[in-house]
Amino acid sequence: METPHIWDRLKGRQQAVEFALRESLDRLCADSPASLQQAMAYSLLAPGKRLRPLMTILACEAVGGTEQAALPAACAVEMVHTYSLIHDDLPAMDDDDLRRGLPTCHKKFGEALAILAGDGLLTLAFELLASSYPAKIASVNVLELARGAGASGMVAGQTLDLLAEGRITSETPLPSQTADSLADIHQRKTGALFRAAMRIGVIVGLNNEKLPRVNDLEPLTVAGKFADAFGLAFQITDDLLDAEGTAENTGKRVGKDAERGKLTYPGLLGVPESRKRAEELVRSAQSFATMLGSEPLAQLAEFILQRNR
Ligand code: GRG
Repeated sequence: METPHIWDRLKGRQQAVEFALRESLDRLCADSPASLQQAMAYSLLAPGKRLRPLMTILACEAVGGTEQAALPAACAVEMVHTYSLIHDDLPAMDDDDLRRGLPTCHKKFGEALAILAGDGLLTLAFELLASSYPAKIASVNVLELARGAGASGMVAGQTLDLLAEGRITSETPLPSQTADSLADIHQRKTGALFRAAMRIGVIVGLNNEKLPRVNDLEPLTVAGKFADAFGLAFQITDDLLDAEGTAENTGKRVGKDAERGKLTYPGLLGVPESRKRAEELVRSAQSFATMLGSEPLAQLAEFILQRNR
């Protein structure tokens, strides 16, 4: 059972995210072809947990900012996340039929439109960031999101994952798969976007016209550390859900990892040790949430241990 009150507590913010996603899409894509708008809206507005935008909002609030100020940035992060899901589900990648409890974008609209919907959401995220904040904040946040999503972040993680599975061939020999290489893949594939979500929230919340070099900002460092621990714990429980969950709860196909002989945490460490590792990481994330003075972020981390979706 999930802790009920974290979602009760976050419901208002989740609804604000849903509203802002719809509003941003309508406003910024008013001129787009109707079929493209439909495919983008179908995936973006499907029932996701909205973890990343919630992190952006909570990180912003933790340093004194408001939900209202964080919303465009939060939506931008969710747009990038949704693009990654659409592209990940394509036959050339993970080849999935079910996502967020619905047929995947390419099953509903065909591959060409699904690719374009992903492209549209990725670029829309940067348009939204760039057009919603003063130039200095916008440029720092564009950099954060590009780093998290790009060829050293999420796209790198996806590439390494497909290389490890043998779905991309390589002329250079692959390093042997260890707990460290698995952590590196996940840190990039999933962790980098959580990291961007948190750091962007802090940057908006500080709203500091004289932003020092990004890496010197103390709350930014703590937010990044929270995200790293959160992201790895999230991935371990994602692996556990793939091994033990149901499609009904998760809204996506399960059992894929074993089917493909993929290296996972339960496969590498066993289920009890994976659970223990996830718990340690959640406690570590919670200590960083406490440093930020954010009880909701600590509760969000607790959700990872109890999630069934
Ligand atoms: C295609 C560049 C590119 C990247 C894809 C995110 C990703 C990389 C692949 C998704 C496959 C996957 C299951 C990754 C593991 C963790 C993850 C990102 C799960 C989905 O995130 P949730 O649970 O999803 O937050 P919702 O639907 O709730 O938003």
